[in-house]
Amino acid sequence: MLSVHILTPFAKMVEAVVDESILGRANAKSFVNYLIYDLFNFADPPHYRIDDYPFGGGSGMIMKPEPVFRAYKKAVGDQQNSSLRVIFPTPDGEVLTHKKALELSKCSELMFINGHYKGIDQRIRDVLVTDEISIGDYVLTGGELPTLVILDAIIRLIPGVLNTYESAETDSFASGLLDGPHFTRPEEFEGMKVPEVLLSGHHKKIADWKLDQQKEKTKLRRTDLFRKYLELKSVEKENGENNG
Ligand code: 6GU
Repeated sequence: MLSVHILTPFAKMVEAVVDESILGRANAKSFVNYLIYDLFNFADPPHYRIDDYPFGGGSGMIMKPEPVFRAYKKAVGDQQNSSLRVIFPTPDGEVLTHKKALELSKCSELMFINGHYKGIDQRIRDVLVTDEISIGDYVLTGGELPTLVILDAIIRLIPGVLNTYESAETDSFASGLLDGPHFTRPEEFEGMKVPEVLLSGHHKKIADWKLDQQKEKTKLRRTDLFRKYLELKSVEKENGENNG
């Protein structure tokens, strides 16, 4: 069972999403347990502020260290798990990949610290955070949506969370290639026909066609990925491996 601690000023927003769909089902099926901490509950009376002005000036407010450190202590309790990964979603982090999501899906305990305002006090990052992750080269207003994106990418890779129809094994990126086109009934829709080969029942031909489609799309859309794929294939060939 994976425990996921989420420290956030917007607890309701996070709760609403982890209750639904695959994230919710993963919890119902006991693959994962979400523990959500509202940072305002760890702020000091009488004003319960979690942010303050930046030292040295500048625009925007900075999240104070005390509420985050207190929530962290509450979350980890007495028994410190040395394998705990503490993720801080931030646009200046390493960009999330399938490989990173797979690595994190094998952990037993994760924590997400959601920043808001202009940033968070650097001491939180220096002392508590183990992984700084970005979800792409653009800026969002807070860490909640990135946390949920990263979490979705991780949870669906835990064996058993997806059923065989939803299987993650054929995802884009799992094989190093983008996913190819899919078709369902009817065979002909408004004059558009499903490719003949898919109706042939010839398993080898179908597999070859699907792989060709994936390669074509990857070559066109993501030359960076395609080059990596070809390198990997040539290494496999040298090692005498044969898996498509
Ligand atoms: Cl992880 N956080 C925020 N606030 N903006 C982002 C991001 C993360 N990744 C891309 N943009």
